[in-house]
Amino acid sequence: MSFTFGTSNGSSTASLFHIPQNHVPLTASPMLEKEWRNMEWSEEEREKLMACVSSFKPMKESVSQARVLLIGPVGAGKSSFISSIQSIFFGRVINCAMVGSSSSSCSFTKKLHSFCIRGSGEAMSVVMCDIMGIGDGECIGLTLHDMLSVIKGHVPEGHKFSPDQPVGADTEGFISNPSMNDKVHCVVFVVDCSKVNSYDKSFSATFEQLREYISHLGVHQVALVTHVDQVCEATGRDITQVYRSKSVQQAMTKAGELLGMPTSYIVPVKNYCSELNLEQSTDVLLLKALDHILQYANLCVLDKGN
Ligand SMILES: Nc1nc2c(ncn2[C@@H]2O[C@H](COP(=O)(O)OP(=O)(O)O)[C@@H](O)[C@H]2O)c(=O)[nH]1
Ligand SMILES: [Mg+2]
Repeated sequence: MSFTFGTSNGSSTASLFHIPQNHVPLTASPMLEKEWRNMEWSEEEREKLMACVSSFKPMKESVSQARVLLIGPVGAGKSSFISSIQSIFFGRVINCAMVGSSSSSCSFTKKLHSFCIRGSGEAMSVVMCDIMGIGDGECIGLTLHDMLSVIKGHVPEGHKFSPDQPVGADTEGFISNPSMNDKVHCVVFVVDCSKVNSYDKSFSATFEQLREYISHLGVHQVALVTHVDQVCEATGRDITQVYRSKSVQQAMTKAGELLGMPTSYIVPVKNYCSELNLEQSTDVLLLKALDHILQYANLCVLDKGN
């Protein structure tokens, strides 16, 4: 099977994303008088969300866990999101998903790695898939063909991606008849808020085609806008200001245009990166994002039956 895709050379082996290097400088963003989405930032809310997410079960008995795949340009914060969520349940900030450095345009992630989020000892019913790094030196992104193979559930855990060897029946461990547990139930596009205005023009076409293929597979999609602390000073100081920041709001609108997705599917997050300790409001925003993802994963599970 071959795909053509809106990349520079139109080849199915072309990497999907090119990474812009220039950041939007941190500015004193104008603030809205009222939050444009209602949020509760209390400890009770944090506990409520933790309980809700950890007791989550897919609404079909035959499906044991919601399988979520994070997709987006290198450095967008995919691995950081997984680590941040795991940190909340771990009780302190950890880096479990090989978070890369922001200065590198090489992804650490070239190997399929599924993270089962653990609550207090017990695994939760959510698996987050990252394409995890196995070394450095090479700068290969994932091809459309390989990405769709992951979503369809054909790719075995730990598979090393290589543009010269597209996933196929001869791939070691290839899952030829994927069950609902192997398939991805929700694709999460991850976009860096501070770069939405500088992403390459081809991004929009790339996302649009990607979304078309994924929708065709009946898989729901949502988006995370990360690095919100880097586009608005007030939000950087106090994350509870995120829905009052005009810069964040504009970046989310822009992300919606880029992805061809209504803003209602998009949520902002601030991942843990330099902090050593958890922070209540940061947790609330991250947990809200996970809850949002799980609602859409459930829709897919319900749509698809067994
Ligand atoms: N300030 C800030 N930095 C972030 C955020 N998310 C990720 N980062 C940083 O961005 C860099 C790339 O993140 P990473 O998770 O490796 O991106 P990935 O390539 O999409 O997996 C790392 O240095 C992270 O610490 C965020 O929300 N805010
Ligand atoms: Mg990564």
